[in-house]
Amino acid sequence: MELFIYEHCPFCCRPQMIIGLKQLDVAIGIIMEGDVETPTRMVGRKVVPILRKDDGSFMPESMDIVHYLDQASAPAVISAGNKAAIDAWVERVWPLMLRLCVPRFTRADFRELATDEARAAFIAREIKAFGDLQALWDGTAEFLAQLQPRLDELETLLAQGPADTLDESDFRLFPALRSLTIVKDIAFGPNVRRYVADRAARCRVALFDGKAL
Ligand SMILES: N[C@@H](CCC(=O)N[C@@H](CS)C(=O)NCC(=O)O)C(=O)O
Repeated sequence: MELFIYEHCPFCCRPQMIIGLKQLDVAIGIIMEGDVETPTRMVGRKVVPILRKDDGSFMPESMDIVHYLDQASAPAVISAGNKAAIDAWVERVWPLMLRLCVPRFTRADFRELATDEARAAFIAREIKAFGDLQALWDGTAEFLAQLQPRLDELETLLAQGPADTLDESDFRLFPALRSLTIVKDIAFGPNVRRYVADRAARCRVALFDGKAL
């Protein structure tokens, strides 16, 4: 099997988590930003992540891929979970997370941005979605100030420490926090830091702090 991703993409992080957690034999393929033809040939539209299954068929949708890979390699390990507060936190923070991360993603080194053409296509896509990226960059201090009370809430939500097993909410929360590791001045509290480090290690998913801007 092969999983096609953009390295920066939080949705693509989800299937990478189950691959790393269960150490599945799934190759990772990069689709270049601006490449409309490849994903459209696979699933009829420009989107990642996409899984090519053993039978040669293609599957989009990150959580569908997560559950397919989990169930295809018995025993299935993801519990349904019941973390409404965590899910609500992710939903609330997601737009703020994007405002902080998108201008940084466009400037950082990712394999899907390895050519000038691909980076230009990504910048154009994000300008279409978010408007002036420089304005987002310049808003960093304000966005971080808006995020801080949310991070304080998350400290409380994560007070019990990371569980030994993963549930559905982990596949929403960890990708959002991993994205935020590209923000140089992000100040995670100790519980969030412990959670991020635990999930990154268990799922063998690299953080972005090495390329933080
Ligand atoms: N619901 C989808 C969302 C995937 C998604 O939005 N992926 C973004 C990449 S971050 C995408 O493919 N955007 C369209 C594009 O590249 O033009 C999932 O969970 O897999």
